[in-house]
Amino acid sequence: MKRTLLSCALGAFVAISPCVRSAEPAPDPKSAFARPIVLGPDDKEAFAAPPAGFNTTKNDVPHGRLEMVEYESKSVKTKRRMQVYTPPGYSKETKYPVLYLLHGIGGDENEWQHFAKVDALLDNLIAEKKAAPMIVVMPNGRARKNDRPEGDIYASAPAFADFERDLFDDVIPTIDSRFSTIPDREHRALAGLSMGGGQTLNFGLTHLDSFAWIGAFSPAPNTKPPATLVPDPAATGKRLKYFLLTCGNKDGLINISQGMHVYLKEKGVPHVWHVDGHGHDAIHWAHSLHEFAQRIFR
Ligand code: FER
Repeated sequence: MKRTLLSCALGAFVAISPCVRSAEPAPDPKSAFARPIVLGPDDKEAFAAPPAGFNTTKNDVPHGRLEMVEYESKSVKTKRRMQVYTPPGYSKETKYPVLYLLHGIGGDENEWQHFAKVDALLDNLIAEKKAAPMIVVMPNGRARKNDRPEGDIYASAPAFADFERDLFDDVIPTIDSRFSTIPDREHRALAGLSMGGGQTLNFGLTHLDSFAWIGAFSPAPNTKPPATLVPDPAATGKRLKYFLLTCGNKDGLINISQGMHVYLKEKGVPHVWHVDGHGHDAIHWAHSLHEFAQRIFR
């Protein structure tokens, strides 16, 4: 006991890891995927899978533009990059809503494009008038100087929490100053996959002054407890215009989104809970984005 107290005191002094964990090895973050999957009665599809070709580039539809935008981040104190999609016919004469789309723990600003062909997916929906013309911003959610997904990718989890400052202080102001946007909550959506799904819930539900549309796809264990994120369910329910929560029924992280769904349902917060037959994979995320993009800004 004495030794524990001493090491705790020393731990506090030299700021090593918390004393409560000193006797045990840190849990392997990947073990979160190995949890047994127990499905509940609500865990079923809420929408159909998209038609074939939903995200293939078509020659007979107008194409938007993808560009890499560099910005100075005050919080990370470095230059950072984000992919920005502008819709077909983008013009400074028109003002557009903006979807901020966040990647997973193994990805960066290119991951969404790689997983879902975001430009083709949006071009096709906009051509069919199934989605509002919108700007889609894919920033890098790992807010640290080396923001490449290198080495032990799980060690970068704290940088995903730090992204909150970069998002609100740098990413959104940069987009609103350089692009023709409607800079208010009703014209701003936040969505993400896995770590980005957790970030979406953590940042979106606590900043309803900034976002009215939220989509969390297979949110990861970085998700804060539902009662922390939604302490006043009536207020949250009133302010959100659309809230999509999805997961695959073969995804070992499903307990995170199930916990969120059960809480939201119990507290009467309107949301769409969609569970399909996929795992923690790109098809699930592309399908979820295809649904989300059709429901927002309209
Ligand atoms: C974890 C398991 C998975 C975790 C994060 C993830 C922070 C993220 C996965 C992804 O983004 O695909 O234990 O802890």
